[in-house]
Amino acid sequence: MMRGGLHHRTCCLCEAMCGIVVEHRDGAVISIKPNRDDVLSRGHICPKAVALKDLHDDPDRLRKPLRRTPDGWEEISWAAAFDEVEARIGDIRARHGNDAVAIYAGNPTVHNLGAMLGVGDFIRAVRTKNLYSATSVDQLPHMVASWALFGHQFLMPVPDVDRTQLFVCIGGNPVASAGSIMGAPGFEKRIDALHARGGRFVVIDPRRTESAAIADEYFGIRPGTDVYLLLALLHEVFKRGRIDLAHLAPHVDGLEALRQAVLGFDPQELAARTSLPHSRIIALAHDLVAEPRALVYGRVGACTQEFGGLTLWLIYCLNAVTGHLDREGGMMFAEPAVDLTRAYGSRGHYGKFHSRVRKLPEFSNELPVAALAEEITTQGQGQVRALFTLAGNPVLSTPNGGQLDAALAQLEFMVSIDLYLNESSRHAHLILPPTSPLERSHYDIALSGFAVRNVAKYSPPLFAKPAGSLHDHEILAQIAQRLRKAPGSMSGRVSLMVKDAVARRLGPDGTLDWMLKTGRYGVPNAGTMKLLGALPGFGALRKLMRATDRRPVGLTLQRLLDAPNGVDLGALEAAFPRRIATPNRRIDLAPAMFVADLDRAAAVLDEPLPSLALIGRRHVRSNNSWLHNSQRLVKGKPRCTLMLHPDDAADRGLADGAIARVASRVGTVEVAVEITPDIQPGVVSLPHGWGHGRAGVRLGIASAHAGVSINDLVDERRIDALTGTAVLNGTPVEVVAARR
Ligand SMILES: Nc1nc2c(c(=O)[nH]1)N[C@H]1C(S)=C(S)[C@@H](COP(=O)(O)OP(=O)(O)OC[C@H]3O[C@@H](n4cnc5c(=O)[nH]c(N)nc54)[C@H](O)[C@@H]3O)O[C@H]1N2
Ligand SMILES: Nc1nc2c(c(=O)[nH]1)N[C@H]1C(S)=C(S)[C@@H](COP(=O)(O)OP(=O)(O)OC[C@H]3O[C@@H](n4cnc5c(=O)[nH]c(N)nc54)[C@H](O)[C@@H]3O)O[C@H]1N2
Ligand code: SF4
Ligand SMILES: [Mo]
Repeated sequence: MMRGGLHHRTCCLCEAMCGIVVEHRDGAVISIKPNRDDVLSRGHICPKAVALKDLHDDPDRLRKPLRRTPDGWEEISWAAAFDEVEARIGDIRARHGNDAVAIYAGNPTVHNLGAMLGVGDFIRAVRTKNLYSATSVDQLPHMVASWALFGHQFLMPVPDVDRTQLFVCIGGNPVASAGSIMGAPGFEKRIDALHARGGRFVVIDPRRTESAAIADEYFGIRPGTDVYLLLALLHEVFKRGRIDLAHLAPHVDGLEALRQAVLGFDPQELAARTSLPHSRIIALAHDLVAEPRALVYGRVGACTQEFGGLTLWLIYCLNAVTGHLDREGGMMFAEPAVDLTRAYGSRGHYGKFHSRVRKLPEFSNELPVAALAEEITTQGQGQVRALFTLAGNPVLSTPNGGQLDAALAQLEFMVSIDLYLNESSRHAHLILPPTSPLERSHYDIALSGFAVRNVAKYSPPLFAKPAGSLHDHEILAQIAQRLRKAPGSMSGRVSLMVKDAVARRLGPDGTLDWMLKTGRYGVPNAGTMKLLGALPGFGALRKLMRATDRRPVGLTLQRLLDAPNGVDLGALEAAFPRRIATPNRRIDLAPAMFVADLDRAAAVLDEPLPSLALIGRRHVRSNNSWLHNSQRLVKGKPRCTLMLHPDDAADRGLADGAIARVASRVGTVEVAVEITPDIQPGVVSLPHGWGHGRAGVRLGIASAHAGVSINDLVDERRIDALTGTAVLNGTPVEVVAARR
């Protein structure tokens, strides 16, 4: 007999981590509603939450491993699938070496407890230089800047939105995206509260976005020129000598080098490049200096540009020198219960090796995904011949998707660990589908580290795992076991066996429990764990238990199970110098790699600009490339339109709704025009994640609302040379009326 009831969990679709209440009966979801008592979201949800039901029920969602045959896809057993992975990868490695096998890990990996805990062993087992992920089309500049300044790639500051009086948002649209590297569900309500306490919200974006609509001031910047705006702001701060490093002062180096570098620029020239009046930039600099509780936040639009690395570095520096870094109401650091900046995650490293063809630098063992297609198609030693994708759809998500689409078709072998037969996985030889989010437990190991409040929330599975299905972590573990190198020594083999047995025994939940207990808010003494920590090979545990700033409040998995609304661990706290992770425990504001890169920005200051620049956008009813198979999310007015300014439309004789032909160096698409004064003249916008019209996908609803892919226009050669981040915005394009 099945039963029903109310199930509390955290939505895993984006970084906001909203609490939801799922009403269910007899194994079916009846409704999904906001949880008013959730410690973080306090009753906020967005329209995507109900898509968890659609995703769970979707007949197109794969339930069994699929194998491509000349006559189409056939369902096979897990055992047969893993045998084939072992044999085919083994053969390719024997002929071409380990680097012939690449990995691309997509965004939902980060929102998945099991995948987060299992992906490390999987990557180590594949042992390849060709490791790629969505990081290099996203937050890589944050990570490089955090690594260089604060000593850890995951020590990324978040806006203390609930206590600030001046919030400056550069290249982010949190009203649509719910915020990123800023877990702030109900962002609009938080801005209402900011307004109620007399504060101001400023948006800097080439499009007058949904966030700009609730802002007190809007700067319509020219795409890709934020580095010059930041230099101009810093110029004014330095020129007036208004430096305030607050409590960081004794721990900071490089201030003079930064000042010299900034003052070398001509502020008028900088302002002209951004298309913003110099007087407005000066006024903003003065506001930032005058307001004790202020912050400058930059996100995807600030990262995915030619000088994304410089832009993020200068954003951190601007916060630091105006006294807004690591201070209440400024940019602060979350201290989650499971802290990736302590014992688990590597600090990061840069440029230890380079990609084979274009010689792009690695960051923390990853290469820029803009290089993936050429690594597949360029012959020679080290050519990529096989690929694993994990929760990623690079054909729609990465630059020059058309080229990658063609490259994937050339692979000798491809495996997609994915829920769908979509634009990328249709090239796979095997698709291995994991369970649905409602069939597994959930805890945001990564994203809790970037929330605007310290909270811990655990969701048990709602539904039992169906017979014959596997979780992501089980799929990853199976592949890892079959591909890893057997240790040479007897003791190595024994310790691996023990490790496997422990991991199997604990599972993700047991591991989480252990991480919670040993973490900052865990159990006070953890005697057995201290004992364990003394053993060789348990260095991480030792490091954790040594941490002097633990505040044990008895946080365990059981404690979280007893708290379906989550546990509140308090507001953000000052973290420095305590958590500075650089080897010399100091913050260098002017690392050589960034200062040197300023020459690159200076060199193009007066180069001609494209007459039309293409940028992206997000919509609250869409999630990257993969929720378009939910009828209730795609219904209504088509959203994949080309936004264009009335002047640009008139110049081209384009009426609202007309079909335009958009061409870039790498491709052409035809798409309906949406004329709006909300976009700057000379700028056009297409959302990303569309383009479901490709042959061979199994996405009934999405295919009927196919749209076109912006990444068929985005140029893979345009990258931020410093960090390797793809330049997804500011693509030079031509737009004409389509001949029909
Ligand atoms: N032009 C342009 N391009 C962009 C962006 C942009 O702003 N403009 N944004 C970039 C950003 S920020 C990101 S993060 C990337 C995203 O890029 P990707 O991560 O490559 O793409 P997603 O659309 O998130 O695809 C997720 C895939 O994972 C599958 N999936 C979902 N949940 C699970 C799960 O639990 N397990 C498994 N195994 N699979 C699952 C889905 O079916 C889908 O195929 O796109 C980037 N691309
Ligand atoms: N509804 C919804 N929510 C999402 C997602 C989604 O696809 N849909 N994706 C999730 C993911 S993976 C991420 S990473 C986050 C991203 O979260 P956000 O960073 O908030 O993402 P966007 O809405 O793309 O905002 C980027 C903004 O940068 C602007 N921009 C473009 N070029 C430039 C430029 O050169 N300079 C400046 N100053 N601005 C520029 C764009 O117009 C856009 O408004 O959102 C997450 N949340
Ligand atoms: S904003 Fe929407 S998608 Fe994001 S966590 Fe909340 S309900 Fe889920
Ligand atoms: Mo992202």
